[in-house]
Amino acid sequence: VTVECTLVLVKPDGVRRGLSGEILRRIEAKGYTLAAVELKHATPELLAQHYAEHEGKPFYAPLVEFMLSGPVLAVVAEGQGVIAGFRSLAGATDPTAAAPGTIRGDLGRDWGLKVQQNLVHGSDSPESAAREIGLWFPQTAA
Ligand code: DAT
Ligand code: MG
Repeated sequence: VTVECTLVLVKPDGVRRGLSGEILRRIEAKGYTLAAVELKHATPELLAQHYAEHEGKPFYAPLVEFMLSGPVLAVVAEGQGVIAGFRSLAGATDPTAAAPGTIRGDLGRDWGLKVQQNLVHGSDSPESAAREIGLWFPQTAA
C-alpha cells in the first residue's frame, strides 16, 4: 500500500462538542501524519463542489445547512493506505450502526435529524482525495 493523502473534516458537530482533539489524537495514534490542519468556515459554493455527488438527494439541503452551521476543522492526513484506513477509523455513516471502536461508533449517535451529524468526513478514493484536498486547500493544489 502506497503513501497517500486524504481529506478529513471534523464537521461542525465535532468542533462544537470539543471533539477535534480526540479525533486528531486517533488519527495520529494510528500512525498517520497531519500534513495540514486549518479551522475554516465553509461556503455554499465550496460545499456544492465538495458534495456534488449528493446533489438532488433528500438529505442534500439539510447536509449543506448543517455544514454551514459552524466552523469545520479541515485536515490533510498522510500515510500508507490512509484513505481506506481513515474510513475504517470513522466507521459507518450512521452513528447508531457504526461499530464501537470507531469515531462515529464511540462518539456519535443518531439525533433523529434529517441529516446524519456524524462528526467526520473522509475521502472515499484517491480521485476524491485529490479533488477534495484541492477544494479545501487550494494553495496546495498541483
Ligand atoms: P460518508 O460520509 O460516510 O462518506 P456519504 O458520502 O454517503 O457518507 O454521505 C455524505 C454525508 O451525507 C454523510 O456523512 C451524512 C449525510 N448522509 C448520507 N446518507 C444519509 C442518509 N441516508 N440520511 C441522512 N443523512 C445522510
Ligand atoms: Mg462520502
